[in-house]
Amino acid sequence: MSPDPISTSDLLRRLYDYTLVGNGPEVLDLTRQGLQDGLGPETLLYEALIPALEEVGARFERGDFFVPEMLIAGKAMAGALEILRPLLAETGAQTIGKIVIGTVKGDVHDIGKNLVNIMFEGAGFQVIDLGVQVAPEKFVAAVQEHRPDIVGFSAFLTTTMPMFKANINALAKAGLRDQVIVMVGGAPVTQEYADVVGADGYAADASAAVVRAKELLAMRRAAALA
Ligand code: B1M
Repeated sequence: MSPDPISTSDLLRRLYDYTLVGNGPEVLDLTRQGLQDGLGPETLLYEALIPALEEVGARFERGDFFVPEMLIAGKAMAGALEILRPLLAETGAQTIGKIVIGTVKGDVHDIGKNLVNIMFEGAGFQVIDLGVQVAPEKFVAAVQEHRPDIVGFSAFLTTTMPMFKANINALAKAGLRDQVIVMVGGAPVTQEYADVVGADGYAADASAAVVRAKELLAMRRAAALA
């Protein structure tokens, strides 16, 4: 017997609730069901999954949730993201640039970075993802090897944000700073902080990151032609 149909608002509320408590199988089922019912991947993402993780963070801050709860909620979200990935990245765009990206040393958060990757892929960028806990030397080696247009640093903790500066210094020391656009982002990062560390670009979310990357790339290409 097929399950009773549920309304869109009910589905989004359930998806939010199950993500909040980290019920992976239900999150996967509801994500699939939402898509089947004709909901767009962005709706599922921005109206249920991301708000649920924001609430997880708020509960953690209040001391109502602890690391294990954060972990299982994060895993549930990551599972849904795998289903949404091909749909979010589905544009058929040609390669318009190359980005090397990673979460900085000391930081294991990767859901936000992975979402940024998906949006970049969808916009036609080639994405080289170095993963999490990426040390400055590894970023330098990747820039030397892949010669990207952009190198992106994600940091999700106030304690790991200073790694932006360490990474930029390492690029400068290797004589690479002027050859690559540096973009930074992550939950606690601001435009002001990006300016202070000397990054070229900052964005608050994955969609804005792609828009900013395209602007910076166009500016750099125009400057090279001038
Ligand atoms: Co942690 N955690 N966590 N955590 N965690 C946060 C980040 C926190 C804000 C929670 C809170 O207190 N409210 C807090 C940081 C506080 C601070 O420093 N200001 C925190 C803490 C304290 C910690 C630990 C220290 C907890 C502990 O052990 N006591 C620990 C640190 C571990 C470490 O890294 N060394 C820790 C651990 C974890 C888990 C492993 C359990 C898990 C991570 C799972 C994973 O990522 N695989 C986890 C989770 C799930 C979270 C929250 C709840 C959710 C993060 C998330 O995925 N958000 C988070 C609370 C929150 O963010 N509200 C929290 C959804 C995601 C789509 O958004 O990450 O902001 P976001 O990404 C956005 C933008 O930032 C932007 O685009 C993304 C997509 O739109 N963006 C870029 C990201 N990178 C970009 C790069 C760009 C441009 C834009 O250009 C290159």
